[in-house]
Amino acid sequence: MKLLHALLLTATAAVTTPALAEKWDMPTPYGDSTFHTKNIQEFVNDVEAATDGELSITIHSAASLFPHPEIKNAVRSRQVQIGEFFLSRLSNEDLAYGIDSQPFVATSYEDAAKLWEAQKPVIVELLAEEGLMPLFSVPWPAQGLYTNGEIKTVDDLSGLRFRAYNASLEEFAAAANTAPVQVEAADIPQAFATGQVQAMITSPSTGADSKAWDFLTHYSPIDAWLPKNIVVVNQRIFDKLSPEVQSAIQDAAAAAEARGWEMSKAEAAEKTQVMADNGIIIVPPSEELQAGLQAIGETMLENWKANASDNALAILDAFQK
Ligand code: PCA
Repeated sequence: MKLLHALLLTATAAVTTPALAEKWDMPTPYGDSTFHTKNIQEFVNDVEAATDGELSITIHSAASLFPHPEIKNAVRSRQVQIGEFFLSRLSNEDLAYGIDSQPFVATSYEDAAKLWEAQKPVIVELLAEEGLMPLFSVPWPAQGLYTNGEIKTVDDLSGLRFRAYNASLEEFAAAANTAPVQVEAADIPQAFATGQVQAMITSPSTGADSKAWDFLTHYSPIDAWLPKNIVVVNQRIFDKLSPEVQSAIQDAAAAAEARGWEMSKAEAAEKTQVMADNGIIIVPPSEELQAGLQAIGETMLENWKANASDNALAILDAFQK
């Protein structure tokens, strides 16, 4: 009798209670005003709408849940289900991750798309070995040079404390005789205010988001590289979802990748204008400066090739074909 009662209760519960809603946490190192964060917010909205709230995702921006270097492992160890980080930060694991941050290899959106096409299968495989599945990847606008005063040659940079965000930018900064200092995007204003750094290479997006005009005077669009962010999900967690929820995520991810690339393209001009409007002097690089920076890039690429895995080298070959 008791058993029947229990069974009946269970049956009723199954009919009347909707499937238990899944709640995910999604850390990102970047702040709310960053276009990447706006893009992932739309991705989250799309997932929630398509699954009727069966899956909801809370974004934790500006490294509020995990510091940047820990986000990948947090997804891997299932402390969170999904997360975003800067792809080339993983280049210490395999140089294949860092090819998009090699100076002057891919300097336009067209090249960046071609490079991603070659890089993606390798990245998918490398991340799969760690139980991670990439959902989408979006480039930042081309990286430019921010300084106090005009820089006419590489020598003019000599001795500056230079903000860096990954190993290859550190290498680049050191090759230009500057002193690299690792600073997260969210900490840029404070690092300049306290004199920890004096110059940087980043996108117009991050320049405008961090109000570069408060601490710098000049911006040179050297179009050095277009590094990418990537959003990854824990494969085991993903595999446990219903096919419907899985495809809702995949569809929203495909849309986010397409939308993100378009947002990035629009940002480049818009945010350069924002900087100009706020008093930053926009100077095209002199031929001498550009040639000097490109020479550093060439040496770096030789180093990269000498240390790269076969998989990483195959990306470069496919791209340069
Ligand atoms: N902004 C991020 C990464 C590249 C970019 O444009 C940063 O400066 O940290």
